[in-house]
Formats: sequence, structure tokens, C-alpha cells
Amino acid sequence: MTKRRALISVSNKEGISEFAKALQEQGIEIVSTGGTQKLLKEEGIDVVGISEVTGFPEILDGRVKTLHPHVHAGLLAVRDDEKHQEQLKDLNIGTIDFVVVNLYPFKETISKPDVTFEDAIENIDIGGPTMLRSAAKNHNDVTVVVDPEDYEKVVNEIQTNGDVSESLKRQLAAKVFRHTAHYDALIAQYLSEQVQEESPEVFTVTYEKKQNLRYGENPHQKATFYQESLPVKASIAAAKQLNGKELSYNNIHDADAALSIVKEFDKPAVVAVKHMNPCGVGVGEDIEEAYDRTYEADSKSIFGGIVATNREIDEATALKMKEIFLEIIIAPSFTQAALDVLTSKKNLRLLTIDQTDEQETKKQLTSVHGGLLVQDEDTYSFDDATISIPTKREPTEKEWKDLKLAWQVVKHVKSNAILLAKDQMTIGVGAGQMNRVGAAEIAIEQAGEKAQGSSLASDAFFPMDDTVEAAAKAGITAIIQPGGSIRDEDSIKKCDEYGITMVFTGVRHFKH
Ligand code: 93A
Repeated sequence: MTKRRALISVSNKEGISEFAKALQEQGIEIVSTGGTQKLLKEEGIDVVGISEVTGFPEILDGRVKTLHPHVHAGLLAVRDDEKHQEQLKDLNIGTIDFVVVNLYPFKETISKPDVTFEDAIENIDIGGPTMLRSAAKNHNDVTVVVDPEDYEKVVNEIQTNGDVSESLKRQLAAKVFRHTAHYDALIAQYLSEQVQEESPEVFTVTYEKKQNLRYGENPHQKATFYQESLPVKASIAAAKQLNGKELSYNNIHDADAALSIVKEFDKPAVVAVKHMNPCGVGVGEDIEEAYDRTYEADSKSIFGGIVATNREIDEATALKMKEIFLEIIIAPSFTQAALDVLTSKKNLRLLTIDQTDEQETKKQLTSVHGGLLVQDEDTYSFDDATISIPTKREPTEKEWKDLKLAWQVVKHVKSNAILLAKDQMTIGVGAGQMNRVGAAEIAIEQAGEKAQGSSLASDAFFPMDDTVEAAAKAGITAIIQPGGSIRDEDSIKKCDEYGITMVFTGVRHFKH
């Protein structure tokens, strides 16, 4: 039997010497490319240079080193196919039984803040994926290892059984195609961004596992959290957990929602979220005042909620937060004194998320059975250019402040959504109703007495004037909504009748 051969060509050289030594001890001959060969030789391993195999030098600054029939025929030949074996013999090509390859660090390169386009391009590995693919296609006869984590497994099987089992070979091949697909998807993403390709003919995205989750939305559903390969700093995927139990599926989803809302505000703001909807939002001169308002907004629903803020949490606020049961607190940072207070609750999850990131418009992905919906994120908040006031009365300064807050938050409430705000906090939220006036009734009922003198936001236009009627009865004095219904005139008339001021935004915020 001819000596088995392993071709080793790695960028990440971690653990490679030990692995090569172990293969050599099993009587396997090692073949390597320049850098890998040099390192293995220094470690005292006998290595045949790739040029000896191909009969060709490494050329074009290493762009062509393994792209040769002596390599690829050696990988792709089917061992029990007589014709294949005859051809190899005629051409004096030897088989390669192991391929150990990991690729030029493309992701690491494009992650560098000062990366040049040329540098990115140079780090697109061509020869490596080609070998990986050849070997993985022929995994019946070839063992292919792309992940240093698998070295030990492979060595163990060879030491125990003399060879690698069929099942491990197949697992390794599947891993290779996942790996090369991921690698190519990153390149596709990078280049598409460079040329600003919108809505391409195929949509390539790729994610990496962040963590296994205990379960999904419910305990009988399996779940995993995958993060973008280059996660945005100001995202739940980039959160640092300082305290508390591991995050659950619902925690991650809700925390993401809370973060989106709090990012709407420049002034100190605190948001409480329950089941993907805000139950309280407060804005203040400092975090403590903002928290007081958030709590007062709905002191019942905040129980068990997810709270996010855009300011450092201080001791005074922490002491108040500690009083009630919260699932998660998210902030850019905590003072040491605040941490001392909050970490006394062992299970309370504390997350820091850097919120200073410049955010470009991100794509939002929603899976449907059999497909994927892709849209730009709804980043629109307030634009004087599209705003008009069709009623006789204009909002007062105080009404403007509450209208703006209501409009910034209603966008994040499941449609149909009606939200009431007063004194820089939400006081009533009607979420996810199948008719608009139904959502208004819920918000008004929740606000109770507080509805008097409050402002109302609606995520979409009023199909008829019944919401204005309900608002007037509750003592609401200002309304903000997109406008654009064929019955707008009815609503305007009704507003004027009751002295309500109404703002048309010209933009709607459905959220399904
Ligand atoms: O430049 S390449 O695309 N052309 C090739 O023919 C080739 N063969 C192996 N890159 C190629 N490789 C890559 O070189 C491997 O995937 C590995 O990442 C790296 C190892 O090079 P060295 O052994 O010289 O450090």
C-alpha cells in the first residue's frame, strides 16, 4: 500500500504542529504550502513542499500554489474506480487522503476599521476553498478538516481504528460546505455593499452561532441565537451581560424591542417592554426622573418587564428599580454603586450595550413559510417637511412635546396601535387590535383620569371619525396621525367641533 498523504495549508496555525506530528506518527506523509511548510519544519516535522507535488513553483505572490491537477486529481479520484486509478497512474499523480485547510482571514480583514479595498480582495482565498470543496465532494475517500476544533477527533479515530470513520468524514464534509458557503456569503455581502446593490437577484446572508438557547418562545420549541458575522455595536447581539440568569429567547426578542424604542430619544429616556410592546416610556431631565415616569406610566404592567435606558444608571435609580421584579435592565453603563445595588439580585439580568453607533438603515428580515420578506427598517421618526395641521387650533408647546413622544413610541407598538401621552410619559397603550377605535378604547381605559388633557397618537389614519369622538369624550386635547383617509374631513370637522388640535404626519407606522 502506498503511503497515505495529508495536504496541510493553513492560515490559522493554531494546533497545527501537534496535529501534523500525530498524523506523521501514523505513517502519513505531510505535504504543505510555503508558510505552513516553514512552520512545520521548524517543529521538526518532515514536510514535502507543494511544488514537489505539482512540479510547479508557487507563483503570483502565492495566488497560485495549489491550483493544479496534481492536487485536485489526487483529491477527486474515486479510489475504487479503475479508470480513475489508471489515469492517475498514467499521469503519475498520487492520491491525497487528508486535507487540512483553513482560509485567508477575510472576515478579520474586513473587520479592521482601516481596511483597504485591495487588502480585502487579497484576502479572498481561492486555492483553499477549492481544495476544501474537492476533498468534501470526495469525502468517501478523503478526510477534510477545516476547523482546528476537529483535529483531536480525527487523530483519535486514526489512533484507534487506523482510519477515519465514514460518519465523521461525512460530518466534516458538511461542515466544509457550511464553511465555504459562509465564507463566500461574507465576500458577496462585502462586495455588494461596495457597489450598493439593492434588492439583488439572490439574497445572501450568513450568521454565526452565538449561543444555544434553552428553548424558544415556549418550552417545547428548540431555539438558537445566531448573530450577524459583523454584528452592529449597538445591538442586542453585541450586549455584554454583567449579572443574572442566561438570556432566554423571549428576553432577547423583548430586549431588542426595548433598545429600538430607547434609541428614538436624545434626552434621558426609560422604556419598559412587555411581550414586544412598550408598557411605559418616560422622558426626563435625568434618568431618575425618566424612570419615575416610566414606572408611573403603568406601574402594574412593568412588573416582570424589560427596561432599557439611554443613560448610565445611577444609585438612586437602581434603588428604585430594585424595588420591583424586572427581567432585564439594559443601559449604556452602570455606576459601581448602582451595580452594587442591582447585583444583590442574583437572577436580575443586567446588560450593557454601547448605543453610540452610527446606524445606517438596516435590513429587516421576517421569515414566512416558504420565504423571506426583506425590508428597510422603519427609521423615520419626525420630519417637519411632511407635517401639516388641518385643524383650526395648533398644538400648544406642551401638546407638541407629548405628541412627539407619543408618535415616537406608537411606531413601536403592534398595529392597530393607539397611544396616549401626557407630561412626557405614556399613559395608555392600545396594541395589536383588529379595529382602530378598539385600540383607542383600551388606551383610554388604561389612562383613566389621566386621559384628561393628554395627547393621542395613531399609527395609521382614522377610517372614520369614531376615534376622535372617543378621544373627545375622554378629554384628550391633541391628536397625531398620518392622515390620508378618504374620510379625513369627518375627523377634522369633529376635532374642530371639540377644539382638539390634530397633526398629520403624512407617514404611517404599521407594525405587524
Ligand atoms: O492565494 S490562494 O487563493 N491560491 C492558492 O493556490 C492557495 N493554496 C492554498 N490561496 C491558497 N491557499 C491558502 O494559503 C490556504 O487556504 C491557506 O489559508 C494559506 C496557507 O498558506 P501558507 O502555507 O503559505 O501560509
